[in-house]
Amino acid sequence: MAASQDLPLTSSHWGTYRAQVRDGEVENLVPFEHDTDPSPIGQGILNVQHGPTRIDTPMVRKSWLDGGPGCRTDLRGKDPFVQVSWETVNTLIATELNRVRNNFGNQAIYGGSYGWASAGRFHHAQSQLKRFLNCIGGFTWSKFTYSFAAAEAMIPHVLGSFRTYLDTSTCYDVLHEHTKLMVCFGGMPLKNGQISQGGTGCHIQHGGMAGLAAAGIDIVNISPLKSDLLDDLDAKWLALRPNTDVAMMLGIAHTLHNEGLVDRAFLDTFTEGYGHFLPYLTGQTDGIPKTAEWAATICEVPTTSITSLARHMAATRTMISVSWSLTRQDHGEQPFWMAITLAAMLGQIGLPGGGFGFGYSAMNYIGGNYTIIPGASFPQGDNRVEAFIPVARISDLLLHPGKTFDFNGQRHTYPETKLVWWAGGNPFHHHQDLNRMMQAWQKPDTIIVNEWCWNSLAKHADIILPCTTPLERTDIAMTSRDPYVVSMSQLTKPYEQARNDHDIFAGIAREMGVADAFTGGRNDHDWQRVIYDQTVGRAEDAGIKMPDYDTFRSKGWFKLQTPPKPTVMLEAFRSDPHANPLATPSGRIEIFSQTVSDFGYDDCPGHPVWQEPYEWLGNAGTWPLHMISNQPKDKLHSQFDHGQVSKAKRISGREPLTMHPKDAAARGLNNGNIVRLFNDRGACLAGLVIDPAIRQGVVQISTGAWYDPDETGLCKLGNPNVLTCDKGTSKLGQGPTAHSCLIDVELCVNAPPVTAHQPPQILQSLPPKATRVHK
Ligand SMILES: Nc1nc2c(c(=O)[nH]1)N[C@H]1C(S)=C(S)[C@@H](COP(=O)(O)OP(=O)(O)OC[C@H]3O[C@@H](n4cnc5c(=O)[nH]c(N)nc54)[C@H](O)[C@@H]3O)O[C@H]1N2
Ligand SMILES: Nc1nc2c(c(=O)[nH]1)N[C@H]1C(S)=C(S)[C@@H](COP(=O)(O)OP(=O)(O)OC[C@H]3O[C@@H](n4cnc5c(=O)[nH]c(N)nc54)[C@H](O)[C@@H]3O)O[C@H]1N2
Ligand SMILES: [Mo]
Repeated sequence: MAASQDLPLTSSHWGTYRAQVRDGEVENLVPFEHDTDPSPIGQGILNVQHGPTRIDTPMVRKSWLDGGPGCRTDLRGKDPFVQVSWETVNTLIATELNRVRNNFGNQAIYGGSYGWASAGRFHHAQSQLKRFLNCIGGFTWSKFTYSFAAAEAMIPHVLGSFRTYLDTSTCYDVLHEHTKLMVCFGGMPLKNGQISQGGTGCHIQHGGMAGLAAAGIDIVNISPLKSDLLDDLDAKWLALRPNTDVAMMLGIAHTLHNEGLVDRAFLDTFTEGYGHFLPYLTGQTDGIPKTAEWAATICEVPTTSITSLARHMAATRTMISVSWSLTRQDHGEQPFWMAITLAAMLGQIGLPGGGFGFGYSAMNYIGGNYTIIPGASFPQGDNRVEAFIPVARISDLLLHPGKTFDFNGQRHTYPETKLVWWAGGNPFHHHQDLNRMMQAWQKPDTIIVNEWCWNSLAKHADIILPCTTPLERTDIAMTSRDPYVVSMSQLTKPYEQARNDHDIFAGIAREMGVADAFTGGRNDHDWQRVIYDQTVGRAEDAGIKMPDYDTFRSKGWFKLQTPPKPTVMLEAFRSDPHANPLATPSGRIEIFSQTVSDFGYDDCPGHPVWQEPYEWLGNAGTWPLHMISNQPKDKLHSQFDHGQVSKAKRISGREPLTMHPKDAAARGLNNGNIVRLFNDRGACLAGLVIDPAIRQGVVQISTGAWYDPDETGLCKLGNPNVLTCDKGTSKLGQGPTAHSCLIDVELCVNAPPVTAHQPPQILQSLPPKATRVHK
């Protein structure tokens, strides 16, 4: 076997690996030698790269094939599939696309296709799909992300941009040197730091956190889960009620105001509208002073903890970290806005180690110190369709064509959808209230999916186009969020008839007479060279030196130089607000936004406010437990749920559910029990883990288990999105609100077996596939 450094490389959102390949098969993935804290998630693919969960040929749902578009859409997820050839499927799809666009217009095609797909600059499934659809006249698209849609709409009103400040969080080196107190709303979950979108070279979060401890920085974990901060950091744990962070921040702000600890000079110079916010804080406008006592009744953190935290924050260099999860709850616009307001009152924004940061360790890149590479990408072309949805409004789009919706100051209408195409995302993973989505899913005439494995999305499609995994293609991992650029080698040949997404679309484009427009006369290797060379040109203009393409390919990777000056968020603004104004109407931080106020939204007024979420422990009646469905430690979303790393974490074969000992005792439950989680919207099973390190009244179940419904809609494996509510954060952001969810839990007797990882019934019409030896 070759020395490790000579083995070919591949990259993923969770890390870079070298591959041991034998007889054309990937046997092992060895972490990249420069990754000082590799993630085990990478091993997840090894036992599922082949085998029964892999999709081997194009497939068509039987009723669709027999009866045409729209036939028995109620049988999606139940019908058997028929194997067809690429030639047949390309003709079927071309005919159907022409029917839809000629009769209903291109806006009847929904190509929003949200999701993470795989790392790799060229084989990015969404870019491939969107370019193809743009070549045939466009599609209804989606705006923003599930990660933090509420902030993507809100924060530009406050800071002028969201992404700019997300990408320039003050780096760990500066925190180590200057910060004295780190206050983390939603903690700093190391489990999430395993990931960065587009590829990860070296994991920095553990080292960054260890440095905080070594520097003796006080850390406060404000979260229902103790595990949101590493035990070795010895953080103080304030186990607030979920979704009450804004109330707690207001209590802190009121204490600062009451005790003369507010930095008025900072507010006067750098912010706009504190005068509108203050009467709300003091209760002048609504008769409710937002005192620490008031906050304590809502968040159930003791008043003294709130007041002493406020004094500590004012007395020392304080960094406020606000987890992205706080945007994925009802009124998810408010926590970031209020955290910025609180940081402004402390007056430390733009100083080294002070101010605020959006979610340290929400991903590996937050707190890094990187040269941001102006990377070129595969061009998607222009979309001639104007219709779009805020990304999490997918069920509304399908259920309510013609209905209007509010969004960020404007009113829009949902178009009618006839065809849905997903490539590189999984709505049966990411969307809320899956029983509602199942109703919506019956509406379109045709659902096409590019997938590599028989997950719930593939099982619920009409036409499935089998795609390759990154191990089966050459690519470049290159993202502005990681300093390593990695040459991804093709390690093994495509499985059975699987094709790269690009080749899938090129085949259909040929059938529709737009092959040249789609491919630009290039193959995948040509495109990768073009993308790389364009990046080298742009980098040169920005003073960044990169190796030429052939040198890069032969060495396999390179690392961009660390910038000489460490990143301090909003440093330039702080040093000269007139020369470096923010892109807001006032040029300053908008604690009050006239623009937002003028929208006239009852659920998002002109300054940050506490509003009760639609579901929280303060209104728990029938449903006494708040369910946190956070990101899984052992995988990325639903990817490799069927792989060995994820399966090893299962309890009694189900997704683990963490519950406080008192809540378990009250229900007569024991460790390892199979339990049923339920509310008005749905039910799923889970395997019980009793743990005192969770707030009483809160339960936690990670996302990611493949949706596995029985005939009643009960998910047998444990997908929490059968329980979550499908409501937008507010009229402003319309973001998803998975983290506002009440349920109850009971013992499950006679649990049905899990079938999530079994392929559907397949009627073979093609010659038997080549016999292959599975490991
Ligand atoms: N309850 C609850 N729900 C949530 C959240 C939560 O906190 N709680 N979080 C939300 C968040 S932040 C997010 S970002 C979403 C994530 O939701 P998604 O990004 O949709 O989840 P993934 O499982 O990553 O979906 C990626 C899909 O792409 C497929 N894929 C991988 N590589 C390729 C490829 O090369 N080509 C093609 N065609 N397909 C490929 C994978 O098999 C997988 O099915 O979930 C959201 N949902
Ligand atoms: N291993 C792994 N890492 C990932 C991902 C993955 O799937 N797997 N997904 C990636 C993606 S797409 C994203 S967007 C990021 C998301 O990053 P986050 O949004 O930070 O992810 P979560 O794990 O949902 O939430 C973090 C913690 O917030 C706490 N929390 C939830 N609600 C509240 C609340 O109301 N108040 C307070 N104070 N705390 C609360 C929960 O205890 C939870 O553990 O993670 C990324 N990292
Ligand atoms: Mo996300």
